[in-house]
Amino acid sequence: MKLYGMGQSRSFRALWALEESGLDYEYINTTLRTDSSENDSAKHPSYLELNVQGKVPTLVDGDLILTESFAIVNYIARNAPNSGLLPKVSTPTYAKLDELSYFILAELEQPLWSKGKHMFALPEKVRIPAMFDTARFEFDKALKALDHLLGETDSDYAIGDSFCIADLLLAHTFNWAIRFEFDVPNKYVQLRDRHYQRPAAQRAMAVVE
Ligand SMILES: N[C@@H](CCC(=O)N[C@@H](CS)C(=O)NCC(=O)O)C(=O)O
Repeated sequence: MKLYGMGQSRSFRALWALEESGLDYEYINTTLRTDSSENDSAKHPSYLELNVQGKVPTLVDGDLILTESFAIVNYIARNAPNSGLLPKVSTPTYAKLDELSYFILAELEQPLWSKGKHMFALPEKVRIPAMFDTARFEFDKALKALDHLLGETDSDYAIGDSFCIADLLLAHTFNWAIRFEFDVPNKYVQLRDRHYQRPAAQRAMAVVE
């Protein structure tokens, strides 16, 4: 498998999952916001053939090309059934895993991306600095919903009593929130710290540093 990625962006989710999985992979460092003529640019014509939006991550496995981080994480997990990335749980618990994962993508990460877009990703003329306050407001709202979804538990993990893809997504998304200077409650800073101490996360960090 070949993974195209950049630093601690959403591609880090896939890189970390690959390290958890034990599968063989090649990591190809890709640059964002560079001239499209640069060979490693995500806007280079050859990369756009893989990922029409010129974004990371992209996973290539034979004829299969995937360009959504969570689809890639799921694909890696399904290819590594003994990794524990997908928990062995009942169908209703699986539904809770799906619910939490889609919540993270659709609600929790959106204010982070809104801030990113209006800070650096969008063309300058369409950036709106007032969006930073809106993003903070929406993030706080999503945090309350997350508290409710996770419920009161003594477990270190989101689903059951072991690490799975939901923990990886949560930890990456809170790391992103911390890097983008959102107010992250201490328990979620601790969650990030705990999961980022995993050997696989540390190895993935070493790849991007
Ligand atoms: N929904 C996609 C989003 C991918 C995405 O927006 N990636 C960002 C980095 S985190 C990117 O490549 N941005 C470059 C750009 O917007 O031009 C996913 O989860 O993979």
